[in-house]
Amino acid sequence: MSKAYDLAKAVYQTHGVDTEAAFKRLDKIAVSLHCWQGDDVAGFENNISLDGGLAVTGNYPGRARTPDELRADIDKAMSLIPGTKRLNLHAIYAETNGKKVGRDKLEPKHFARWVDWAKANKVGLDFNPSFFSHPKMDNGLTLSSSDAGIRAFWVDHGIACRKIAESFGKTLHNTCITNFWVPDGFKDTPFDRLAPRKRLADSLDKIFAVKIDPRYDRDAVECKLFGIGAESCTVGSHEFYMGYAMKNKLLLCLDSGHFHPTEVISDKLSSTLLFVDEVLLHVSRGVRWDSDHVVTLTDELRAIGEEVIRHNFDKRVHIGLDYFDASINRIAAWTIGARNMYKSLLLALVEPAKELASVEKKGDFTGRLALLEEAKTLPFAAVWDEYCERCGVPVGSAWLDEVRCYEKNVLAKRG
Ligand code: RNT
Ligand code: ZN
Repeated sequence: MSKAYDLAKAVYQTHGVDTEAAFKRLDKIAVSLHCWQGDDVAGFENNISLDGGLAVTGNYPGRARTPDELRADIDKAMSLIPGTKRLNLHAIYAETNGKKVGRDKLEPKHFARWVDWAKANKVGLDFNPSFFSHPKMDNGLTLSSSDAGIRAFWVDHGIACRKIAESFGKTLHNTCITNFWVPDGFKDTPFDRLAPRKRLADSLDKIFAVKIDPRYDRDAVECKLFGIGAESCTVGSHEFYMGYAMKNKLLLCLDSGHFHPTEVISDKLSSTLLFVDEVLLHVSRGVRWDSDHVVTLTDELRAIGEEVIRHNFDKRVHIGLDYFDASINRIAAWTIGARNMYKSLLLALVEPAKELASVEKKGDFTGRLALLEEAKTLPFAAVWDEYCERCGVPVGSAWLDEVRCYEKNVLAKRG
């Protein structure tokens, strides 16, 4: 295997590409693994079914039902994924010792076991308030509801979550990125689109008025085009959050499944990052009306990696994954998507960048097209395998044997 790598390394060298430097740079880019792939976005409140325009389909056996099962599954997935990893939690994953704690009353102590896990695994934590699957959803509305009491409850939830996130960052010496996704929207055409948007902005203003140390937590806002059952209008649309993030110096979260079917987020990085300091990515794969299929190595995923790497956005773009599939082994779903994310970054890191920049500068677009196409068949597989090997994770499809073994020994026994 290392012979294959040595040959590949030499080929890349002839194009001015240093594969060793690529590995070093990749080691410094973290990908945040979303905890919610392991239990179909259920969380541990044990109450009502998923809503907010989200839908998880499939009933593959082995869903994690408890925090310990979920952590065990995350450990397994992380052992199969190379590179630096973070873990992304949602407020519904609080551990309250069987006590009912309102989401507006959540505290850092309800995440103590997650923090212990993060410490033990040397992994940073990211966070999300959960504005869904809750009796206080008012006809699909939370922060934009016309009921002041409902809005106040969700404002308090948002503030509580920012304080929890701050405690993560402080304890772990690792800045937490907190993402605000608010599903509020309408199944059918509203007469007044302005009033709910004003209320959403006002609620968010109240949440972000609370001072949180940016060394420990920074906040992002995530737009969406539509959700299941909220097809006609989403209050937090792209323009809404683009404006809100710019005005309030927040991170803009771009989810690859949240735009029109032919619209891509890769093209948005070079423009939005001229006007916002940082972007959070929710890397997902939209398929028709679903925004959350397992991430595969598509042209768009490659383009996302290229935009981050070509423009040195390593520190300004935070990469998170966001998809959920309950029709296949959930640990495989995590692993496939996450490995693909790192593959796209490594592919971008070994692009013949100097050659490409030079032909483009000369206006040689024939050469640019030719080189871009030739680059696609450079011996990348050997470089990827070498990276996995050095990270101590399975090479090639060997990870699948481990998933099958875990399925037999652990998941199948969950009944
Ligand atoms: C929903 C958004 C949101 C959620 C997670 C669970 O469409 O993408 O980010 O998927 O927060
Ligand atoms: Zn998302």
